[in-house]
Amino acid sequence: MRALIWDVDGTVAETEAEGHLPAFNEAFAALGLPWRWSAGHYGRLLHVTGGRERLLHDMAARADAPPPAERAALAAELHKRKNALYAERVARGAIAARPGVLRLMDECTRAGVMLAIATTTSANNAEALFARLLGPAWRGRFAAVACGEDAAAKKPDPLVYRLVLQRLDLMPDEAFAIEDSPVGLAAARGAGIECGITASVFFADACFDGAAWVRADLETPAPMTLHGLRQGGSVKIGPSPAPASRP
Ligand code: XBP
Ligand code: MG
Repeated sequence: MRALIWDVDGTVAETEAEGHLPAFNEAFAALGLPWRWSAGHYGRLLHVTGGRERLLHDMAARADAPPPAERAALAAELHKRKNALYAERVARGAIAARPGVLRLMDECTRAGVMLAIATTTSANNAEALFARLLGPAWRGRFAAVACGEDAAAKKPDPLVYRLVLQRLDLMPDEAFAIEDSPVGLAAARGAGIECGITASVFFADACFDGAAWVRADLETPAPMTLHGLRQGGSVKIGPSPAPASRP
């Protein structure tokens, strides 16, 4: 294995629950809108990747949304405001890395395994988060970084993963991905990359068929090592498979 490719939102940190969702609600308030997204509603909206796309999807189902011709401008304004609020939150240390993430990144660096990022979040959001978690020179730790602006189609489309492979000059079987959501898993698998799952809070009960392994996080039940990535080294969560029937 030559590279470990990280998803960002939900995988590196619980950014959806602790960052994007409250920032969306603060942006609604800042623009004088009565809309507030509950955690349950947001969990359902997460199948739409990309903040602007998510806003437009939500507006399409709202009786109090502006006329269709005005929605793109409103979504752009809200998204800009949300990302600024998100960056402020991150900068004041409100969002920590998930267990084991920084440890496994360090292990990769020591072992000469390249690190990469494949995310649908905006580049500014990735900048804010990694500058806080890894320091201002964070970009030098990663051999390739692809964000929402880099791929014409967002996850579950595999484009962002294909782009990262291209930038790393690797074949799919030379890389391994870590994701937290079914759409992320579909994107990695669509690019032919093996993928392990550390389910984030919104996807604790989701179906992750096709994943190399599924676990609560990189430290539970035991630290996930570089060697363990391809061995499974994990305990499956979610419904257990039905026992094989005997004739
Ligand atoms: C998760 C997403 C993102 C974030 C917000 O992507 O769907 O859209 O919700 O990002 P990933 P923006 O897990 O692949 O990082 O608001 O900047 O679009
Ligand atoms: Mg994610």
